[in-house]
Amino acid sequence: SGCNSESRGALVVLEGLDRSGKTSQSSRLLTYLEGLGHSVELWRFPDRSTNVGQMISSYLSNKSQLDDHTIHLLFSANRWEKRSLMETKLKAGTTLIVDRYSYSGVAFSSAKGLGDEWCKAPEIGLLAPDLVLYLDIQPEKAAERGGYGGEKYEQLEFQRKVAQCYQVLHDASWKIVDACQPIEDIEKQLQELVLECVMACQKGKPLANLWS
Ligand code: 2DT
Repeated sequence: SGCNSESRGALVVLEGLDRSGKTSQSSRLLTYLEGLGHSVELWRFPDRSTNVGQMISSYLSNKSQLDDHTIHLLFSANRWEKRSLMETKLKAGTTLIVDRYSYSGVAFSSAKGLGDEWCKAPEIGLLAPDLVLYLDIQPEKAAERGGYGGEKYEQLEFQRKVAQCYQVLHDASWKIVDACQPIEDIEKQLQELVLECVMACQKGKPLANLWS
């Protein structure tokens, strides 16, 4: 009823340490929203399908080496190359569930010792998420889950630093969810949070840019 020309999809981001459950919860959210009849897509960063994404992938699998600043800017460029498509989809009413975003960018690079402000700068002007779901788990607990692959950052000591760096990034768009609960409990909590967010965006909550 009424004017719904400002109706749009929601930009929902999942963040957390490796093995916190982001990827499986993202696909559960996709199934859930599809089931309710919403238009929804699952995205992830890094998007390894682009040329920039292939450079990132090669770095993460230790096939190439790059200066810390250089790889940071590639991760950011990988989001910039998707920005306009992201905006188009959201404005067309599609909700995007995104597995990692700028917060991973800042947390992982500042864990290496790069300055926070420097890390945030190239993210300015990217679309701000409507909701960030942080799957909270202690690094030790995540490591116990096993299955760290052989990729660059998958080591307990480094994940401890990343966890600390994530802490300073929390803002009003964040919801922190205990990732040590049973999977179905987490799923339920995420469903409620996302549905509320999707409704707000349908009603015309304006899109914003980082960092806001
Ligand atoms: P996956 O294992 O989820 O594919 O992540 N990373 C990710 C960064 O350092 N900066 C970023 O901007 C992003 C999005 C986190 C691959 C690794 O890349 C890290 C883990």
